Amino acid sequence: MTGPINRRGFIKKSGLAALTAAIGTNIVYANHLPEGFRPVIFDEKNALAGKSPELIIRGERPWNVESLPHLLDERVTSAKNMFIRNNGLSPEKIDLQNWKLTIDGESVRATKSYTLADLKKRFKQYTYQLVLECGGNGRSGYQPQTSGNQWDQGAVHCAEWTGVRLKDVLKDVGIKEDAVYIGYHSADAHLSKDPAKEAISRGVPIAKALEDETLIAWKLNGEDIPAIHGFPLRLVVGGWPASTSGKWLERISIRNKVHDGAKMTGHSYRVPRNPVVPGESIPETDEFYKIIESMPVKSLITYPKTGAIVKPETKIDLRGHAWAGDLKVTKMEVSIDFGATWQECELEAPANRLAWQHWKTTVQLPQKGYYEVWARATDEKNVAQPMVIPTWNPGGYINNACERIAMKAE
Ligand SMILES: Nc1nc2c(c(=O)[nH]1)N[C@H]1C(S)=C(S)[C@@H](COP(=O)(O)O)O[C@H]1N2
Ligand SMILES: [Mo]
Repeated sequence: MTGPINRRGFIKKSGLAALTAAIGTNIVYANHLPEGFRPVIFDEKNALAGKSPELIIRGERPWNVESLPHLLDERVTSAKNMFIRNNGLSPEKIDLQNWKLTIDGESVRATKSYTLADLKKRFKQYTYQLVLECGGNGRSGYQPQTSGNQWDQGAVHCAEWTGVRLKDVLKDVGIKEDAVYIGYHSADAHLSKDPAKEAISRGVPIAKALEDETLIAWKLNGEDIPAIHGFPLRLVVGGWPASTSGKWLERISIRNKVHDGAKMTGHSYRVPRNPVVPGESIPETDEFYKIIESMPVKSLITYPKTGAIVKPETKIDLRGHAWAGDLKVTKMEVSIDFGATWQECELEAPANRLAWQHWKTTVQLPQKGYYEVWARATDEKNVAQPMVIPTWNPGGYINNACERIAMKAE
């Protein structure tokens, strides 16, 4: 983010008005603030973007920020608690008046563009809660370590998105029968700032693109999408790696082959077709790798926070969420005895398809001492989360091992 602070972290002489706006109030003794000092509130970019101060900075360039299970306790994740994953540099200026969404590619009848006003006026609007989980969420669990952000469990959110169905727009454009894939193109810049390169350009098969819940959205939780989450327009594809949900959306190409944009190939968002020995590298070709599609079954314990100190023999509330990519979660269980016995939890239906499901239960810790709560979700195909870290893969993706939290009774 640019704005009132220059690259060395100092306030620009011209920046006082912008600073005041960012803080939301005036700086009373601004004239005494020494050159080279910036308000402490801006020690982290998070404050500027209105993010919860507890979020963990995983990288400055690109800017990547992780949430925490207890911050994800809300039924619908608020913007301030959402993780941020950027592959490049977010756009500095948004020209709202001239912002267009263009639909092109080998498999459209004719290229067509829509202004934001066109989209809002011409198509029916829908609102869905959708789980977006980074394909690399949980990466820090893999040994040997793989490259990329060392996400723990917080690279997931389920917010409420409003927009139009991609399928309605594609119907208006007219797509050819040979369409197999879509690929998005966005306004963010490659880290090198080379305009010929894209930071990321991913997509999904046409069948996923045409699902009811696949949105071209301009609202998050009823407000404009925050700048860092894709303002003014975002493709939102629930249940699949969140890298398929293109922020700052400008163009969608309808492809007659698997989309081959940036981060669709190599080991980006792909896993070996057959298990590999941890640490082994294999040729990065389609023969050896497949694209990650629906995300695996997973859950979070969002309350209490790990490390909670409780009283023995009293009822303790536990709660969280569970999700399973394109599928429903059918069972949620917890264990307080390291997996020897499991107790079934109350599990709600999702608000809509591809939303996470809330679960809750109570446990009683029989005596003073240290405990762990383990949580395990099972999907409608009867596949459960593994207790141990799943098969290693070179990109460190789709670690859906059970979450564990610590509890002490005293
Ligand atoms: N244009 C664009 N879209 C993008 C990205 C990006 O770098 N540029 N990152 C993707 C990845 S890898 C993830 S996990 C999600 C993160 O969404 P969030 O930052 O809103 O949480 O956005 C996806 N969409
Ligand atoms: Mo991601």
